[in-house]
Amino acid sequence: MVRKPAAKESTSNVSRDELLKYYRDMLLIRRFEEKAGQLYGMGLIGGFCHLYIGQEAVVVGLEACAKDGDKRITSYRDHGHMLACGMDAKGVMAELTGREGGYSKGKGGSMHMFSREKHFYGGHGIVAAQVPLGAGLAFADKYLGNDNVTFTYFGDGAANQGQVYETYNMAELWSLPVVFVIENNQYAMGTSMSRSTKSTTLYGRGEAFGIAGERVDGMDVLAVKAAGEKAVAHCRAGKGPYILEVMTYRYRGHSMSDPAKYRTREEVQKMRDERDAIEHVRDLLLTGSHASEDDLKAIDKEIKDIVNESAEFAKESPEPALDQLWTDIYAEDLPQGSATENA
Ligand SMILES: Cc1ncc(C[n+]2csc(CCOP(=O)(O)OP(=O)(O)O)c2C)c(N)n1
Ligand SMILES: [Mg+2]
Repeated sequence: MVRKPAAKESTSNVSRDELLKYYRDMLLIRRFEEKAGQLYGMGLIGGFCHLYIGQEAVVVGLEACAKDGDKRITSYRDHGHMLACGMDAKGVMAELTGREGGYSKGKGGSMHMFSREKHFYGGHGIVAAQVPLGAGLAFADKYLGNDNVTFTYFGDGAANQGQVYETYNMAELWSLPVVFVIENNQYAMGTSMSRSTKSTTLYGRGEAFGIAGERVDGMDVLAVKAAGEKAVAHCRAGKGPYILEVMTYRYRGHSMSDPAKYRTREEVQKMRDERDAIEHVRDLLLTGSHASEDDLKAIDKEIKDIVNESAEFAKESPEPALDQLWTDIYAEDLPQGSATENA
């Protein structure tokens, strides 16, 4: 499928400022991830590192539906989620490189970062483990009687884990305000959807539990936002959980070592050429005369600077001292009152 000219698409429901924000936010994730890939290649990042390149519209579209107090939790493919909810690129990059200035003081790495301030609850390396945790966060909000929503992200592979369905059952039974976001990038490591399930949709599995849901084009940030608004309104109105199966695609390997034998180069290139989410918004901005090439160049430069500064910060930040090896592990290390503080 060849990209349709953006001029035919209506942007009447979206303001120039919104489009520019989506462009900027998606570009920040892309450039940040490219830089992380480079630093990994230079040996400055070690261990696991899963890049989000290609999937940017999912998290940017959904963050556009969030209000202060809403929570988010995801898997190990988490850098984009952190940047999109407003966490500082410097702190994220420093954590990737295992430095003191990182969100987990350099002791968590790519998969284990948290921000109480931004209500970001990780970063989880165990496939699907974040799903019941996300329902737990939503339970806390329901218990406290506010209208906050928890975005619980997981992959198509994770959707085959049993704990997802135990969670669905309880989330619907207790009408928990949780949006289950299945980021269906069509592969779980090297296993394609067609090799792991006969189900034609993943959102449809919610029906057995009475949970409403839908499938969304995850390469179109405006479509993601529209579906997200519906899901969030459902949750805030006290109607219980909602499932969004967001169809997306990862351009890079599963993690930094990936033999890439499970799909063709042509398949990846086709998605990049015809469905890229950033190019889509770029087209909308240009053809709708919302921005000029020069405006977009200025944004590109601004993003490049933020990313370069984050890499410089990460390189200059020291590694954690050896006497920090046993700190930040047990609850007694938390500041006074934290243990009882509301999520
Ligand atoms: C319980 C568990 N089983 C297996 C693994 C190894 N593993 C890591 S990622 C992954 C694939 C998950 O794919 P998906 O949920 O589609 O997410 P994606 O990587 O595509 O974002 C597997 C099997 C793990 N980390 N945890
Ligand atoms: Mg997947």
